[in-house]
Amino acid sequence: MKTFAATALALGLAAMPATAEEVLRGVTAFAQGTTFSRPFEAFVERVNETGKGVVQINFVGGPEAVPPFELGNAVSTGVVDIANVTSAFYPNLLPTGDALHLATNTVQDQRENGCFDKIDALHQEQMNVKYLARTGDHIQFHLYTTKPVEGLDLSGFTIRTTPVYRALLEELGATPVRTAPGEVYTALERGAIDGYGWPVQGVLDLGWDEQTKYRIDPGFYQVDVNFLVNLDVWNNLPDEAKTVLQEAALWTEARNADNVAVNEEEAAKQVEAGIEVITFDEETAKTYLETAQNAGWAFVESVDAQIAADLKSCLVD
Ligand code: 173
Repeated sequence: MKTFAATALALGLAAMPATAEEVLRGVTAFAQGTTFSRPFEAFVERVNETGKGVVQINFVGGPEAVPPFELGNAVSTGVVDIANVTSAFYPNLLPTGDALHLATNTVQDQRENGCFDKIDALHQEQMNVKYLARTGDHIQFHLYTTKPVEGLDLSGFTIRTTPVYRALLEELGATPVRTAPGEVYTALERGAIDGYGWPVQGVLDLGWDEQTKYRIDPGFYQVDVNFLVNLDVWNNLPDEAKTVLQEAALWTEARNADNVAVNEEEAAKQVEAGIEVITFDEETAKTYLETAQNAGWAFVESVDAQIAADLKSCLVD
């Protein structure tokens, strides 16, 4: 007996925790190190600090590991355990997900008023994932072009899109083409597109400023980039591991407030890089924003009127 104990100690077995450490494979839909990947990378670091011996995330990589429009499927089926991805990249799995970027309040408000739980339930029921966190609050989207724009007419413009901008672009008469972020530079360079939709942050990350002449102001909607955990994996995690992940999620969401200052810095960098700002006059801007908001909600309503009404009541102030 004594000998066994001594041997076990020598092998380090006595120091082994009662339950094994959980290791989750994490993938981001945005290139590693870029604007919309960084909050997830910071979250991974945080979990790997606070979750020692309990839960760790093995950061596998970005679009080179899983194509961005496939990442929803990958986390839904468990090929990936935890994903950093916007709802605009998984419309096939959650068609009402477009409502998320129509929010005018913050994720903190949504946790408070029960909206977060509703959005979590939709993710669980329709795509087999736990909705863990939302980043991107306070960041708006813009249209960027290579040609001057006059008023609310984009007929003759081919514009790179995701589901975020599609409804608005159709109202403006543009021809939308869905393009992954990693292909936008080449599409611009070749003249295959006359512009693109993208948030105010991140335009310089992949060098798009070199191929961009104009940003249209004002911005519209609000970015949602979400952390999703495969639901079977989530349900099998020990409570202690869930707590580590949930605390790190709240820590991440608290940092969303930094975006207000970063937006200004990014807008200034765009101007320095030679991007001219086209600012619609007050009346045109009002119509533009109303068109964006109405077209966005009309689409979600066309998918499911009840879910649309339910989400609108807790996402819009
Ligand atoms: O334009 C996009 O690819 C898109 O929809 C998006 C959404 C959130 C953050 C960044 C981009």
